[in-house]
Amino acid sequence: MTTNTNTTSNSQAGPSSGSDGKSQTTVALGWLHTAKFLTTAPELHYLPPLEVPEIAFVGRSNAGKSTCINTLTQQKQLAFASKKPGRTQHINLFSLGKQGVMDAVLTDLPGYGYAAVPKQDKIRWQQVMANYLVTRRNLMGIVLMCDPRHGLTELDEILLDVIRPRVQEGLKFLIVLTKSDKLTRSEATKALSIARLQAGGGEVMLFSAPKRKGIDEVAKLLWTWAHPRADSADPDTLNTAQAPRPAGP
Ligand SMILES: Nc1nc2c(ncn2[C@@H]2O[C@H](COP(=O)(O)OP(=O)(O)OP(=O)(O)O)[C@@H](O)[C@H]2O)c(=O)[nH]1
Ligand SMILES: [Mg+2]
Repeated sequence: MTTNTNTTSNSQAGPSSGSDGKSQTTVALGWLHTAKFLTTAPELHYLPPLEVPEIAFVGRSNAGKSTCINTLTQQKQLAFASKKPGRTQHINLFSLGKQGVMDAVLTDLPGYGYAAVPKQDKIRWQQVMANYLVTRRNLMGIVLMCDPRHGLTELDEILLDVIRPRVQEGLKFLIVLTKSDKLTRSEATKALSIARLQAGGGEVMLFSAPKRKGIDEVAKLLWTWAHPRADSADPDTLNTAQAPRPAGP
């Protein structure tokens, strides 16, 4: 991706490392743990309009999107993960927020590029996804999951082209290199450098669900995305600081 994204740093340590880093990790993980299934839809127009920030997980089939959502939310079966590619077939929304007050939404999208899917279904899904990424009004961040053993593929590049105008307008963007447990240390370092070049200065993080790598960093970044004004606020007051606005028409 050649676009200069609006993310602030390439650091694996994330935006809130330092003396208060631990407590911010705890806040971010506690917030993610509140995740609850909200709704599922085969197409964009079945999704409820929402006013709270929405963060979508996108990427090739089998990249590890659903597993990443389960790992971040510390819930085993919130999103449906499977060895068999193509298991996520709907747009699935999960609400986040303490004391039952929704303040953000995570979206698990079906993956693309699964060879066994009939061509017509592939085209239909690409349209649904492009439509979602371009027109979902409250979408404020995209996490592109990429298996570093395959790198960013042609379909990932097409997706980057689709979202580029929105990234230029302020949409947050993170590339997560999944399954880093499958790489040696030097392979991981190389994959990170290559992806950072492709991200055009955007944020890239290594992640592994079984090794629990990158969880704190990704959690803190997503929390910061969803609470831009509350980053330095007292975590105990966040619910009042971030009270959700009513859903629009
Ligand atoms: N080794 C390893 N395996 C992983 C990791 N994350 C996911 N997997 C495995 O990869 C497979 C696919 O994971 P999913 O989370 O279902 O992938 P997905 O991107 O949601 O796939 P679709 O729903 O088909 O788009 C499963 O067998 C997971 O256990 C990881 O960090 N390391
Ligand atoms: Mg999935």
